[in-house]
Formats: sequence, C-alpha cells, structure tokens
Amino acid sequence: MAPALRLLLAFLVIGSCIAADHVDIWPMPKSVTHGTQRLYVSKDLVMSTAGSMYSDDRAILKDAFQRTMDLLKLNHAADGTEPSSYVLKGVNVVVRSPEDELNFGVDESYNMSILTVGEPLHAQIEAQTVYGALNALQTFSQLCYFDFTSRLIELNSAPWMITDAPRFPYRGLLIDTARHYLPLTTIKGVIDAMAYSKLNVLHWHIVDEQSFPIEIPSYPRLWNGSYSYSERYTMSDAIDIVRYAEKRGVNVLAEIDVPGHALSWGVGYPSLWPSDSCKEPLDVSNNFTFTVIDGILSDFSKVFKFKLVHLGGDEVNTRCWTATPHIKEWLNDNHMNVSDAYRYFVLRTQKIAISHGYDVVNWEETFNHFGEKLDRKTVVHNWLGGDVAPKVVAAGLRCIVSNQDKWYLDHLDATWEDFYMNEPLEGIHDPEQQRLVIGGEVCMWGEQIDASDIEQTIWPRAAAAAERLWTPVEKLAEDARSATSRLSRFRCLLNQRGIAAAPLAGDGRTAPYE
Ligand code: CP6
Repeated sequence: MAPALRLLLAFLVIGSCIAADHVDIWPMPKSVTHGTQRLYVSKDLVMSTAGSMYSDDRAILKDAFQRTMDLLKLNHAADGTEPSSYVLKGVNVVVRSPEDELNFGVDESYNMSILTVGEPLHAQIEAQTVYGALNALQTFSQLCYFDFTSRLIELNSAPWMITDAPRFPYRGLLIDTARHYLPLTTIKGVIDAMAYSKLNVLHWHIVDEQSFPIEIPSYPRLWNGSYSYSERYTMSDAIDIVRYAEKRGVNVLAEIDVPGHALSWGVGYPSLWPSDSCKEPLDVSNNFTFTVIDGILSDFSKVFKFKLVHLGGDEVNTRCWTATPHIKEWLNDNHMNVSDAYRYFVLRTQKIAISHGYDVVNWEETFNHFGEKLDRKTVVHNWLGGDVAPKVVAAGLRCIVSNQDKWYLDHLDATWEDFYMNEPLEGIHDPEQQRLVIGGEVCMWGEQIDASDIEQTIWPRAAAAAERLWTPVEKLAEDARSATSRLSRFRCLLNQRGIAAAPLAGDGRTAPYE
C-alpha cells in the first residue's frame, strides 16, 4: 500500500478512538493518539535504519536497541506461541542528522507511529538526531508488557501516533560524591533511571569540603583529600561515566564548588587554605589558588565535553579571609572588602572556565551579590527559597530552577506531588524571558544518603519533576493526584528494571501492573 494511503487509513482508525486518558507513558508525550488493537511483539523483533542519514559508527543506536530488547525480555520468558497476525516484526529508525555530538540544546524530539496495517508490521521512529531516537525507544519500551494469558510480549491500543519533544532543554539531577562516595555502578544506575524518565543532565557535584574523590592529573595530590584509597575516581572512571551517560543521551555537568566548599583541596596542597587553623574559603590572595583551578578545568575540559561547567559560589563565609593576617593585608593593599574579594574570586574563576571553552553555571548567591558583573554567558542556578528566577531572566541571564523547598530530594518530607507541582516559569510571563529558563534540576545532596539508599530517595520523586520538565504545561495533570496511576506504573517499571524506587506514599498499590 502506498505510504500516503496507509497514513490516511491510520488517521481514520485513530480518529474514532482517541483515549489519551489511558495512555500509560511517563513522562507524558507532547501529543499521543491511539486505537484499540492488540499487537504481539515478535521475540525476534529487528531494528532497521532504512532512510537514515546516520551511520551509527559509535553504535549508540545499535546498543540502545539491544538494551530495549533486554528490557522487554527482562521479567518473564515469552514462551507463548506467536500468532499469525498482528505481530510487530520490527522497529525502523530514521535519523535525519549524521551528527551525534551530545550537548546542550541538541534536538531530542521524535515521532513514532505503530500502525495496524502494512506488512511487516513495524514501529516507525523518525528523529532529527540519534538522541531523539533514544527517547522514542524509551517510550516504545513503556508501551510493551508481558501478558500472562498469551505468555507473549504485547503492545495494546494500536495504532499509535506519537509526536514528542521536551518542554525544557535542561532536565537535571544532582548527585553529591563528596559527602558520601558513590560507586560507579551506583552512578550508572542513576543514569539508567534518568534515561527511563527522560532527564538529560547529570549534575555531578564531585568534590566539596568533606572529600576530594577525583584524580586531577595536573595536581596529583588533590585526591589526597579523598576518604580512602578505594573511595576515588580515576580519570578513566570519569571518562567511563561520561561515555556511559552519553550513550543514553545524558550530559554530565561537572562541578567544583569554589571558593566556599573546597576545604578538602588543602589536604594535598595546604597553601590553598588561608591557614592551618582556618581552612575555607580558598585563599583568595594566593595566585596558586587560581593556577590550581586552571589545572582542574584544563583536565576537566578533556573529559567533560558538556558546554556547561558548574563553579559553585554558594555559602561563602569570608571570616577566615579577615581572620588571616596575610589575606587581610592583601585585601587592604588591593582596597577590597570581603564582598569585593568574593566577587573577584568568582569572576576570575569564570574567566578561567571560559578560556577552556565552557559556559559557567553559578549558584544564585553570585547573582544576588553582583549579578550585573557576571559574565553574560552565566547560567544562574537557583536553590534558595525566594523568587530569584524572574529577576535573573529579567536581567537577561539564563536560569536553572532548583528551589530547595520544592526540588531538594534530601528534604524527605517533600512528596512526589510537591515535586510534580513545582512550576519553573512561575512569575515569568514574557515569552523571551521564559526562554531564558533553560530548565530545572532536582538535587540529591549526599550528607544523609549513600549507595545503600540513594535509589529509593531519588525515585520516584525525581520522575515527578521529570514530567514537569518534559511535558507541555497544558498536557500536565492539573492536580498531581490524577497522575498517580501513571506514575505508580512507571515506578513499578523502575523496580522491574532493577531500580529500587520507593512506593508512592498512599497509592494503596491499587494498580495490578505486572
Ligand atoms: N552543599 C553545597 C550543600 C548545599 C549547598 N551547597 C545545601 C544547602 C542547603 C540545603 C541543601 C543543600 N549541602 N555545596 C547549597 C547549594 Cl537545605
């Protein structure tokens, strides 16, 4: 049958039975229509790439397809007898762009149609980039389930026509490997679940005052500040994490939080401390401080290819600067007070990061103290409870929203409903200014959690935020309650896939998902 005729037929079928309220996809796509036909997914489902401009030299698509197949077969042996009709035999993926550099703003959109006519039956995925195709495969994996009557993998409610694209280009999750070390397998598990929920930035808060777990070749004594020999990341480990994330469409935003959260740096290089009795913030008066930062960012730039790097800048208590004679003298000589010195530190560090090709993210205190002086490339990262985002975008800078009372995962009393209802554009009405909110991020600070309980602390609440950041605002559930059964099912999928996501409090475990 001619493709145009097939499409027309599909629309006629779909038009009569739109039932979007039964769509069990998380996060909800931009546009979905479906019918009522049950399909059987062939055990030998094959992927083809007819019509693609993309060569997949790095096997990003091939590996993603294999992972999808593994997920479909994860829970039960599909030992039923395949019927002779309505069998889905393949997935054809058309990727239009030959480029596959993952970075900020990459096209993540896709279209997917699964028709009930044509031979062989197949899912047709079309995307500008391979990363859009990965998103389509995630959606596809959520449409498939094991049926205990037929003992086959099935796909209900075909035909499906899905058009999807993210609302925000930055959909982040922070992990903190300084307060508690997280093994590589734990980090990879977080990345897996991020991909399932279409989050696309792993904000790696690598070092802080308590420990410096990462190898920095330019300054090999920095990781003397790690908790122990085994609680360290080599540069190869970092490369491994970045590559693992990239294969799943997840960017890695590396952070060094200076000058206020950097005490551990001085274990290997004590001259970075103001003095042996007063150890943070980093010594602003010492050129060596900035030489070390330059070395770190130079090493980072070889590994962390994301356009953005996070330079912290929060919670700077300058008492040690005035309490230390040589710094006090330097301040006087340079006619600076401590707030001048804080500004000087942040701006000088920004220049270093920019010289290595980065755009800078800084925590919001930098904006609150000297927003007009920040480099115009700065992305301001909200975390305090106030309403800084409208001020940041009114000043023409970009913003990431993470307000601590709504999107901090370490606040255990914040519910998934609270996470779901946090609206990043609240108080921002001008479309130009809205575009400067590049997205949001949920934060899993590490003081109270480690590898033993990080998964159930993050999930499913981070997934609730993921839908807020992905789905067009007019398609979001108006009250979180009406998203309960869908999120409950997604949480169940996470468990099936080996992620220890916690139950939704009060959901009664009513939905009988297999
Ligand atoms: N560590 C660093 C932290 C926090 C911040 N920066 C933090 C502050 C308050 C709360 C949670 C986390 N633990 N480096 C602030 C961005 Cl409630």
